[in-house]
Amino acid sequence: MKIQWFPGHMTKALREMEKNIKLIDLVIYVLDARAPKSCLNPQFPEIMGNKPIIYVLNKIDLADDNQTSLWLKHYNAFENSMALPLNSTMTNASKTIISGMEKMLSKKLERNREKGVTMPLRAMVIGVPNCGKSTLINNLCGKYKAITGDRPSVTRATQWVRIAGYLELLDTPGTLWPSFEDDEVAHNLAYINAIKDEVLDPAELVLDFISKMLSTYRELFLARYGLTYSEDMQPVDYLAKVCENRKFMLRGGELDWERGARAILDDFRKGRIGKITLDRL
Ligand SMILES: Nc1nc2c(ncn2[C@@H]2O[C@H](COP(=O)(O)OP(=O)(O)OP(=O)(O)O)[C@@H](O)[C@H]2O)c(=O)[nH]1
Ligand SMILES: [Mg+2]
Repeated sequence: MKIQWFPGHMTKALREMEKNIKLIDLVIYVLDARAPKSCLNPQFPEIMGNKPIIYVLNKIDLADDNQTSLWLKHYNAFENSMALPLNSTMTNASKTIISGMEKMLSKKLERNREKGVTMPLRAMVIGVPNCGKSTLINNLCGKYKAITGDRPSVTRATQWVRIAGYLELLDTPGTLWPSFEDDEVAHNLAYINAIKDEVLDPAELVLDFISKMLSTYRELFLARYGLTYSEDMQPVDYLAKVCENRKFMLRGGELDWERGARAILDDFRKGRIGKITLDRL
């Protein structure tokens, strides 16, 4: 299945980001901790230039803890940047982001203090759709200032949000890129709900997902659906079993493949299969 989704508002958002980059001191690059590599937008390096970056591995409550540690180490090794783990839905969780920003911009803060300047620190929050950018911003300011939602492309336009008097964050719409070179990246983005479901075929997508689970998180997958492993079974056979067990039938007794597929993808997205990381180090 060839996946593509690059609506016009994303092109507009990327232009807005380019326009605003000179106003900001730092980039907060939000990555879904379940797919810390697939979330990297190949267009961002050119836009960001050499601005300092905080890589936020968000949704750590849904990701494999061992993999999260490895990915943090990976991103912490990058120059002029730091990596932080986060669950943006936890009250006050993003205090760590504020201290991270202060650490990264300590020289500028000191210079400002010496000169008696009270310029706010400005950061731009970027990432793929649905990775938790607006939730992180709301968490930082302790108020619901940015609209959030459990689907991709909730934020449609850039918006400045002032935090704690001296911090200003620019919320940006989730952005993807015109075409995915690597099918695995496109699939991972689809699994984590960064691509809208309307452009996907869930029954086809889930077969690749099942195959991935059987090779990486087999026990968790089988346990969730009360299934046993067999060399002779193909992903479609596992999907059939899930449909049978849950009585997902169409009129006439045929299995409701699509309902089964949506149920499995939804289970993964909500963490019901377990703590899973799709991009593994
Ligand atoms: N489990 C979990 N869910 C989270 C976390 N952060 C955000 N979410 C959920 O993820 C969904 C998307 O959050 P948003 O903040 O709207 O994501 P966004 O990156 O702003 O999305 P767009 O504006 O569409 O690009 C919401 O349902 C949030 O509640 C997290 O750390 N853990
Ligand atoms: Mg948003």
